[in-house]
Amino acid sequence: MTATTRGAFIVIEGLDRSGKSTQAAILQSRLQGGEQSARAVLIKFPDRTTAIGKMIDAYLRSQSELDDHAIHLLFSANRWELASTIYAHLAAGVTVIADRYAFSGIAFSARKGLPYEWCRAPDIGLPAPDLTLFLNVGPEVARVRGGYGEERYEMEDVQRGVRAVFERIGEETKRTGQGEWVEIDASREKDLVAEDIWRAVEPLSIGVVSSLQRLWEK
Ligand code: Z5A
Ligand code: MG
Repeated sequence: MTATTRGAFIVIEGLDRSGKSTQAAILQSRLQGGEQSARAVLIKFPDRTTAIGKMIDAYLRSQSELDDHAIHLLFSANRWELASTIYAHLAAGVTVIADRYAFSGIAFSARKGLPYEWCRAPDIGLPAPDLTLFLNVGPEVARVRGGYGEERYEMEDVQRGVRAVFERIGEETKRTGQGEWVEIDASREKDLVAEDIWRAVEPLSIGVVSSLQRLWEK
């Protein structure tokens, strides 16, 4: 992609029940309500509607069993299914918001003991976010929020391990400078969290001039 103005690629990551989906929806409507109206799309990973997404959904709801490597590759394949859609939106000047992305993929699989570099490999070359917002909440906050504990992985020891891997990814992203990684205190009420998110996103809302990078490519 050449260095003309394009849409920004914004990823919302975070721990379970940190409010990612809530904030992604608020952000999308705020972007659409601005002068550049209807210029933001929201994509959720996993996208449970595709053929691969249906396999992931069955696994998450414990209706099927899969080898840890196999489910990791399915999550990654689910992102590659949507990569060309992401590129097309960005090239058309549309802001893309992703609710979870490759960082969740690494965090959940590395927590199980799969090697970190192995977990990263299948996502190398995906569109790289311009900005990743990491929503941080303690387990005591997540526990009392709606729906917690219904699916596989929604246990506190899992979440502690996942948090440690996310911290590593955040440090690496900041060190390498590939996109921005901003941590948000998501234990506060929705409007306050949304304001912090908007502060980080607003400069990108009019588009981005630099060309889009590919994730973890030199
Ligand atoms: N996974 C993986 O292993 N590998 C991968 O590559 C990917 C994912 C992409 C399903 O993800 C699982 O897939 C997930 C990671 C794994 N496993 N776990 N655990 P998912 O994204 O489909 O999960 P989800 O069902 O959307 O849950 P979530 O993402 O953890 O929730 P959230 O989006 O962060 O929170 P929310 O739905 O916006 O809010 C949760 C509740 O809290 C809801 O009742 C809200 O009204 C309430 N809420 C939200 N914000 C607030 C504030 N600020 N105050 C009070 N209450 C609030
Ligand atoms: Mg969610």
